[in-house]
Order: sequence, then C-alpha cells, then structure tokens
Amino acid sequence: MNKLQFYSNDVCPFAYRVRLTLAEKAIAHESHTIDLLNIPDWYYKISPTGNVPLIKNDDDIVWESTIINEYLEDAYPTVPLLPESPVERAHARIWIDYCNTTFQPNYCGLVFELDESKHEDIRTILHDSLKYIDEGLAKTAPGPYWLGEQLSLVDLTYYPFFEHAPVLSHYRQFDIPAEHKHIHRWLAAMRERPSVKANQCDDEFYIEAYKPFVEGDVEHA
Ligand SMILES: N[C@@H](CCC(=O)N[C@@H](CS)C(=O)NCC(=O)O)C(=O)O
Repeated sequence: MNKLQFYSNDVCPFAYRVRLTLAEKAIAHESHTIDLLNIPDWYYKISPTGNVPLIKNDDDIVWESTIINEYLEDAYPTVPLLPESPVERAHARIWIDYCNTTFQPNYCGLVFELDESKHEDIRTILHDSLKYIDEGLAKTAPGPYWLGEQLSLVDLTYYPFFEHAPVLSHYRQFDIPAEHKHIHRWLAAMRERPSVKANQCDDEFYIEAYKPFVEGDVEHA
C-alpha cells in the first residue's frame, strides 16, 4: 500500500481540518502544497473541483474536508474521533453541519465581502452565532473539548477558523467577545494539542496571505 497523499495549502482552513485529523490519528502521509493563486493543470486531473483539501489513498480519491475527515474516521478507526453512541455521533455531525452551513460562511463572508455596507449585518449574524456556540460549549463545560472530555472531529472542524481570527480582527475590526468564556477556554485547550502546536501558523502569516483577497486584487471563488 502506498502512502496516503494529501494535497493542501497552509492558508486553507478546510485543509487544516484534515491536517489536524491526519496528525491526531498519526496517519503516515505525504503532503503536497497546491499554489491556490496558480493551480497547476496536473492538479485538475486528480481533483474534480480544483479545490484543496484532497487525499489520494492508492486509487481512492476523496475531497471536501468534512467528507475526508469522515473517510479517515472510517478507514483509520484506531484513534476514534467520533463518540460511540449513535445519538452522540448524530449530535457531533449536527455541530459540524452548523459550522459548514452557518458559522463558517459568515465568518469567511466577513473577510471576503468587499462591500462595506454589508459588514454590519454579517457582524450581527456572527455575534449571534458565537453566542450560540458559547451556549453550546457551556453544556459540556468544563470540556475541555467541544463534546466534553474527548477530542472529536467537531473540534478539528471549528479550530482552523478560530486560528484565523487575527484576520477578522486586523481587516474587519471583529474580535471574539471576551464574555464568551467557554469559547476562550476551549481555544486555550486546543492550542495545547500537539497536533495544533505542530501545525499552527502565526498571525502575520494569515494576515499577509489574506491581503490580496481583502484588497480585492484576487477574487475569492
Ligand atoms: N467545501 C470545501 C471548501 C474547500 C475550499 O474552499 N478550498 C479553497 C481554499 S481554502 C480552494 O481550494 N480554492 C481554490 C480556488 O479558489 O480556486 C471543503 O470543505 O473542502
């Protein structure tokens, strides 16, 4: 069996979800960086969308970060990242769905929306979303993780966006309110994970990487 091939880019929060899952499950792999401002032709031959992340495991090709993480959970169950009971697994997936359908589109929307007149509305939605998340985390307090004592795919789904928070602060004057103490204590626990420590990027890296998008030099897909 060949080593799993992982196609990603350090600035992509979706790819970071998968990078963290690979690290937490200690899955041997080879990593390839795809230049997102100049996606090579050969990548379109293996990727149906041209997006990162994507993994190739022998002849199996899987894309979409949430689906890749589920695939890795199925294919490499030794370190489980979903709870055992069906209802808890369902609730984990509901949180992941909330990230993909509500939290992340508004979080990234605030960065990529160039029409300033729309920012205030997005800020309001984002504040509601953060309040909802903080209330959710209060139910599993003291955590330390999203679902309680065990790290799960829910943590790895959300964390990358929170590591990008300096971008919102720098370009959009949006900070995660200090009053959301459950979010902040969850973030502190995540920053202690060896998987995060080994893969995290610093604030300046993200701020610089987002610059062409925020300044409208490059259109976001
Ligand atoms: N829903 C996808 C989103 C992936 C995505 O948007 N990736 C971006 C980078 S963060 C990308 O590859 N963009 C390529 C392009 O814009 O051409 C997932 O969860 O994997």
